Amino acid sequence: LGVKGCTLWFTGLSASGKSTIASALEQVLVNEGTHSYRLDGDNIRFGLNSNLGFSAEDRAENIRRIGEVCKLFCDNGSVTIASFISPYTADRDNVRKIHEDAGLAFFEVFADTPIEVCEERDPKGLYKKARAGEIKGFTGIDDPYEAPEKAELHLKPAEHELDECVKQCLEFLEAKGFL
Ligand code: GGZ
Repeated sequence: LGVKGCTLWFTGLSASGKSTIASALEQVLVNEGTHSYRLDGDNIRFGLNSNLGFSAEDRAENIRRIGEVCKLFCDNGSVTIASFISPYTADRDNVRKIHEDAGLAFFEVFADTPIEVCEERDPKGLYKKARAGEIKGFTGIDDPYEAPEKAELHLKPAEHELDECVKQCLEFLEAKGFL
């Protein structure tokens, strides 16, 4: 059992596959007896951050709070997996700094799926609504997504099977000494 924690921070567009990969990864880790905890929109935006929306300010505060929570899980020895769009480089860098200042490992994982593919998938019909103007400020449509330039791990979920993406994460964690 690993003693050190770290944070794997997934960033990518809505429907990029980041949460699917994060979830499958968490399952493998837990099955192998590795302490792991996953944070995503479903357990954060309805609870801790239920008072936040999608303005740039609210997204920054969303990411800041999540970053602080990741730090705590990390500090307690978990391989902590966060899966949020986190569209702004400055917000992601802020989370990186929160970890580095605490001497904790932070790794950015870019779920790099072309927007055309995300929009074609559109599992919740949100892109369609954004195109119709029913949702304003939707990431990738009328709100920015700043792609990471220094992600430690660059995944291409549209080109690789889920298992392959999970394997890349596992190999990365192993290489870094966290498994
Ligand atoms: C982007 C939005 C928006 C807007 C609602 N822009 O595919 P989903 O539904 O399940 O994932 C998206 C989720 C994004 O929340 P995050 O906390 O990850 O965002 S951020 O990191 O930017 O703070 C989407 C849904 O919320 N959603 N409105 N305007 N995604």
